[in-house]
Amino acid sequence: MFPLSSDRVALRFGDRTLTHAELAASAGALAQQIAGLPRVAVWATPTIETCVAVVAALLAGVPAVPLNPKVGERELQHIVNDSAPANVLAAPGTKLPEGLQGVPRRDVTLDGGPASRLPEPDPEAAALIVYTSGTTGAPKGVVLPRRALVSTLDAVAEAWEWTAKDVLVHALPLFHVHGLILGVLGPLRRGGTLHHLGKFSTSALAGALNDGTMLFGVPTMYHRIAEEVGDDPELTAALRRARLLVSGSAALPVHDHERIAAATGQRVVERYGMTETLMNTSVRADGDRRPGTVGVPLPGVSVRLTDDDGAVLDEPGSIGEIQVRGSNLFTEYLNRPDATAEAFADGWFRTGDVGMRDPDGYYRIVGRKATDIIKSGGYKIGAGEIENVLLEHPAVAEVAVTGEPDDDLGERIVAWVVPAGAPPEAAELVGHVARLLTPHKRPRQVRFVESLPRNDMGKVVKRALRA
Ligand code: MCA
Ligand code: AMP
Repeated sequence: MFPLSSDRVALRFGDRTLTHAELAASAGALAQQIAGLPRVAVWATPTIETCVAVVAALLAGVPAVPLNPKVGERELQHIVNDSAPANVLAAPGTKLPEGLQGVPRRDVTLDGGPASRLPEPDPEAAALIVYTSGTTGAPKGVVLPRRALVSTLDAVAEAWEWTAKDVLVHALPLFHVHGLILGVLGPLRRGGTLHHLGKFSTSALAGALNDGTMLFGVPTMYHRIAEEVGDDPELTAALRRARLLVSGSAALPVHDHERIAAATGQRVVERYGMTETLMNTSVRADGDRRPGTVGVPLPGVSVRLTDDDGAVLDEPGSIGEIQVRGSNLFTEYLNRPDATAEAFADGWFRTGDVGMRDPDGYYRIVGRKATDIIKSGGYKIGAGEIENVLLEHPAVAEVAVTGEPDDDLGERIVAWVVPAGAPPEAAELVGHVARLLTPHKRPRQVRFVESLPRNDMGKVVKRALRA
């Protein structure tokens, strides 16, 4: 899957680095230890150890479940019960939460020697299981085969002219597709370099782009860049030098795209993906970098639009659900054959995104079928998940969660709460969600109301709340 032989730096996190050959040795030794296990979890802190752990699992052919190191109690319990990891791989000295006490821990060390190579697993074998939210219920484990990883990484490399010479810079979390598959496995597959910033800041970014050639980010990061770039000559010069700026995980506002272009001369390349499908479309490095569009289908990916009855829409300018097919797709939702079956129509994956195709084949994402999915800071969040945990709080009688437009986050999570008695402190409810689920699912605003608007069936009319 990876060349892993050169003395070029593969991974840089702060002042710690590993060459491809060193990574092969460290990950190879760990792979020998875990080979044969049914599944492992990886405590995915933004560190070199997380990368070593994931590469080791790939070398050993053991499916890996990356865990958000800020995951709350309830969410962790669900993931551990659902995925049943045999071990959790973590950086030495990292404190693991109580919810992982029943899972044997294995420290990830960097001191591997020459290790004999394990046989290459089947392309259809599960490589990673990444948890993602849906409209209702707890997050589902998306089983991603090796074939999908390889297919997506080679497709974007072709579209972005990505080579071993590139030094990718990013500050994305390492428990999702964007930061882990594109952002770590991408540079490794090319034989190039990842420079991870640990935590996003425009000043760290400006420094890293001294030798960095590519940047990956979510729109919130590009928004923060757009806010500062005009007043920061160092940031402007750094972005001007970069070969390619890529945005994904949510829609990049045209205003932010234009502000960055005006200050730096760089037009951000946008791509469209999903945990279940990896990358579907992208603006190509040599293509027209039209703001507000996500480009054309990547090699190996077929895209179609359908109406509400499932009829395929061929006319340019039609608007319909985006459905995709290709070697980039996941195999199934772990332990959820019902959800897997429901996600497909005649072999095409139903994304739930609503799109439009320009006459020249460029796609635009214009909306989403489900109102209960919120994209905040590039994270996908189900309103139902948050409502369920808020309802468990004794001070909450009724609740509805919505997403509202937010310049920085794209959408911000708002909780509309009918209190059971005297209204609690908003911070108490926010902390409750952060503790049980994860901090990025916390409401940014809590609005206390006397009642929720409901239709004749008793269902909350969320559109009326937004109005
Ligand atoms: C705040 N914090 C709290 C609480 N409030 N902790 C506990 N309890 C609370 N009540 C902490 C947070 O943990 C965090 O800690 C800090 O306060 C700030 O949190 P937050 O406000 O969430 O951070 P932010 O600064 O607003 O983050 C913006 C961000 C982030 C950096 C853009 O949203 C981000 O990294 N997004 C990336 C999402 C992503 O990768 N999505 C890819 C999935 P601390 O300071 O320690 O951090 S989509 C995908 O993969 C598909 C395939 C695709 O197309 O890409
Ligand atoms: P996730 O399940 O976290 O992988 O999020 C996938 C979703 O993110 C997609 O279904 C889209 O709704 C959204 N998304 C990803 N990239 C883009 C983009 N470039 N523009 C608009 N939405 C995007």
